[in-house]
Amino acid sequence: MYKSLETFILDIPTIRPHKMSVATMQKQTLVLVKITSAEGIVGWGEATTIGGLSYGEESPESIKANLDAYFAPLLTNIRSEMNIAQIMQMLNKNIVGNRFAKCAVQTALFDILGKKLDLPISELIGGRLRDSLPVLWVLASGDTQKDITEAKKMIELKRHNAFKLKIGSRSVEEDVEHVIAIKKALGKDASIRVDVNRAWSKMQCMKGIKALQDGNIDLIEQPCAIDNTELLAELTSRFDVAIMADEAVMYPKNAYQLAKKHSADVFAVKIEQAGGLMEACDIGKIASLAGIDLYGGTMLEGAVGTIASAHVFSTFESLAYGTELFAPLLLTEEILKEPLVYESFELKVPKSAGLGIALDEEKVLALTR
Ligand code: MUC
Ligand code: MG
Repeated sequence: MYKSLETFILDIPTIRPHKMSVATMQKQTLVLVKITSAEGIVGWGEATTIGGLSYGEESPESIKANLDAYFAPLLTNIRSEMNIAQIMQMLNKNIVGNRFAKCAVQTALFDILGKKLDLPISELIGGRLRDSLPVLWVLASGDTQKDITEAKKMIELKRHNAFKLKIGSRSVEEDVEHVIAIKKALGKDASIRVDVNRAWSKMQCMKGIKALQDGNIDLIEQPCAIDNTELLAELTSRFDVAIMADEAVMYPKNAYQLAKKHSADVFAVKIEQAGGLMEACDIGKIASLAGIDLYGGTMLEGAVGTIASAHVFSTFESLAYGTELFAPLLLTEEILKEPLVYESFELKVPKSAGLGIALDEEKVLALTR
């Protein structure tokens, strides 16, 4: 059924340093997967992480090694007709964990199926409810004035009018001052949210969230440690400002456990954290059934992972906090023949078959490590 699975690691410089509490990125390392079917149809997937091993448990190098040594033989040795659900079941029986790699493989299989049936992926996973998605921009230069200038330019260009600020590496007081200065400079037309990337202790959470709530900040993302879901639930019930779980939301079972205790007001859904497009849809369903709002998250993937995510988020009934599918714009190199379309504060979800994008394979090879 499948002739080959190939993997590529690409190092692409960012347009400016991207400072987070877990790492400062000067470049992003994309892991791309190319699967070729027996009939010669090519599908692409992506398994990108952030800051080597500083954000998640899979590194670009370990993802590539596991795809080459374990996933590729399982896939190319399939002898009978199997659908994507059956292939994922077979992979899950043979391979524990490795959700990022599984997501990349599942994305490429859907890209092939879509091209075969001449349907966009959004239609194969349930059907899209929207053709474009609101996209925020992340301010993470580390400098208040630079962030304000950057945000004003984005508003003027009609590219973004919601901003997420990466905080947690300075003191709570300094971070709050930085956020409130940006909120004041941009006024009430811009939505300002913060991502603490799990940096705060309980006392820092109490102090920081209170001050940010008083400053009319719209949302606090992953303020405390991943496994401290009790504290996350306590913060959710204590404060009026929306509390979002990001790193804490992984696969569907764990999303269900968070939802049962209403541990957050909002879930950030990430296709790679979920382990695939179907699993990300499951998390979306669990959240909406539990009355938890949705946000379309990113692992700062390039065009392939970004568009795969866009197909998933286009099927969500409600997407109260929009998405952060901006990362291709943070990179200095284009790997598509035609770039993604960002206009009027939104990203267009392609309508053509599969992912609906065409990779510039010469460029991919030129950027490959
Ligand atoms: C995260 O934790 O949200 C998403 C946007 C960004 O700047 O970092 C990522 C990860
Ligand atoms: Mg986050």
